[in-house]
Amino acid sequence: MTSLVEKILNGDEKSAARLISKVEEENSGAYTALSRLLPHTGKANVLGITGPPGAGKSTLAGRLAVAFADSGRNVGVIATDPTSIHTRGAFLGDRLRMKNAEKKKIFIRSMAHRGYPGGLAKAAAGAMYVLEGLGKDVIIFESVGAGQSEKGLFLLCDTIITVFTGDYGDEIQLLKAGLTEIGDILVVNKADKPGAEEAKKDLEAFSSRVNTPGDWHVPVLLTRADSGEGIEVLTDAIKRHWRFVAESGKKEQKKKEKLGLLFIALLKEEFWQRTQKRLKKNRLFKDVLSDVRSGKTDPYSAMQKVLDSLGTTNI
Ligand SMILES: Nc1nc2c(ncn2[C@@H]2O[C@H](COP(=O)(O)OP(=O)(O)OP(=O)(O)O)[C@@H](O)[C@H]2O)c(=O)[nH]1
Ligand SMILES: [Mg+2]
Repeated sequence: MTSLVEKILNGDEKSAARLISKVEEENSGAYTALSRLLPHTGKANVLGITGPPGAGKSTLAGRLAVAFADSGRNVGVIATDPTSIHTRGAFLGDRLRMKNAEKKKIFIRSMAHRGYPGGLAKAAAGAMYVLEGLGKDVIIFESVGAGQSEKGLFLLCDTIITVFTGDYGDEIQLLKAGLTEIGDILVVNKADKPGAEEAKKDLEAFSSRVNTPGDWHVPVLLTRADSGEGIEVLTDAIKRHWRFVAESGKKEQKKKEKLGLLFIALLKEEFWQRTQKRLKKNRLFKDVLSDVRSGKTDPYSAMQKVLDSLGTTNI
């Protein structure tokens, strides 16, 4: 692991990919490597792109990755996908949408939504630290905005872009989706399609209500990710938000919060995994579980009994 960490710090992408795989497998050596990488992290600008399926998140992520790389930044992309089949860190769909970024040799890593015992956010946090260790100073996360795992994931980001399209419907639907609240920048992509202007107006009406004086003003922007229209305005807004986050002291505050949350997530998972191992060998647990299933014992009393037997009631 020592040489792997050194190689990553020297910019070796193959080693980075290997460590991310170990993080995904929850290999305990990976945790040691991550703790060695941590002192080299915390400076990158982390961007999250979320929004409903098919809104153009991957295409937009690819465009932004290229735009930042062209301006001299060292960019890495982490895409999380709820549906695709995961094959060695690559999804066909992501590759297809981020062709230009791939051509520029931008590091792109895909992670499946399912299959992380400790949760996607924890695996993604590990991947983020690996990319930072690698020297990436702009990290772009793409993810569908739904579910608990997303919330954890977006805690990692300095800036969140929520992507909509015109056919997403009226304001009520936007509110229902709960996506508008988490965006620092709202984007209506597919500006070439009908309804885009109306969606922009609806979103502006929404964002003017949630804006508080002195705080960040949430911009609503129109883009065409397929042709690249509107990308420059979007990158300007992103850079403005990064400055805002840095100047308001929120970046430092968030960094501390992130570490605290990660620590709790790690502990929770380790506790549970170790407890599960103990429970597998615990005769009483099996008996109590079957009693609960057959209705002989209620789940509350059963929990107390098992905790007593493990000696963990007073933790
Ligand atoms: N007409 C039009 N099509 C676009 C635009 N941007 C992206 N697309 C197309 O929309 C489709 C979906 O784009 P993706 O980038 O894969 O969307 P996504 O949000 O990443 O999709 P998921 O990851 O599957 O949720 C693709 O066929 C893109 O080529 C745009 O501005 N206009
Ligand atoms: Mg996508």
